[in-house]
Amino acid sequence: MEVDDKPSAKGSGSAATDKFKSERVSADTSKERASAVYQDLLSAVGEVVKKHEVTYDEYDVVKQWVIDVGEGGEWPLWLDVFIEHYVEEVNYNRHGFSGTKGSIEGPYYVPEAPKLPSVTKMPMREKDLSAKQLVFSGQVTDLEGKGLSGAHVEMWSNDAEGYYSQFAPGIPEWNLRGTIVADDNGGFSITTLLPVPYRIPHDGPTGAFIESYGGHPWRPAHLHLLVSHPQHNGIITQLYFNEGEYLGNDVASAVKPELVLDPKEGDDGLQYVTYNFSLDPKPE
Ligand code: MBD
Ligand code: FE
Repeated sequence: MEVDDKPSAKGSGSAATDKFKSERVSADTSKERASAVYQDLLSAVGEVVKKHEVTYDEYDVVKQWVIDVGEGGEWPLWLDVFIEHYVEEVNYNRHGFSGTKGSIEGPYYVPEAPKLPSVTKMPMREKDLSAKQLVFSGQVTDLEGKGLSGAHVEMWSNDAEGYYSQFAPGIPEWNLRGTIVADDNGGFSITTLLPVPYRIPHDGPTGAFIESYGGHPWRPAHLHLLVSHPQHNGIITQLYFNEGEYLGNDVASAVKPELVLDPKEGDDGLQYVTYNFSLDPKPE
């Protein structure tokens, strides 16, 4: 039996399944809608099979791979990497929305991270400080630029080794996770690690999938954010970094040009950047 005491890419893939299963999900989809979606889905797959004249060997390889993804607990990982960006595209920044753009949530969000004050340092370990530090400041506003008092900025990010707390063993529960409560003017200043490019768990069936077409498992360096305020439309988004690699070929297709930061080094050697979030009013 595999002993899960060390962080591993495979372990952090399947940990996302355990987390997901602990949440109850449902949708109020009618039979008519389900029928329409399934028919289109199956005929799209059918068209691909016919267009490429998929062989029985290939069909069986796919069948085995689907079994492997399930057994490896990697469906949340695979779906969030390859499909979520389409769902995000049709569901957020709806027509007429003009606030900060959203991006995919990915498999590693955990709700109810401990609250932190508006000027704060993310929980981190001594060893995390092998990475550069980033002072990320800004304001949460409405569309007119009025600060939103007490807005929440939930932030989660991977450590320098590429692991997210709660999805790999041996990391303090809330490491690099927190709910920053903005000040009366919506302001915040968060000291955290400057993220580095991140390789999604690639030693399991998701990695095999990527290898089969000669792809790469990298995402550009990113911060995950959920920005919310009771009277406004909350957003799930990510921020990226100008200098970094993989901005143009994110395995998860989740980069938007509006979400790329350009931090500058201060005299103290820390990186500094400002970014303001603007929230649309709640949709009708
Ligand atoms: C991640 O950290 C991530 O952001 C996504 C989208 C998929 C896998 C791991
Ligand atoms: Fe991520």
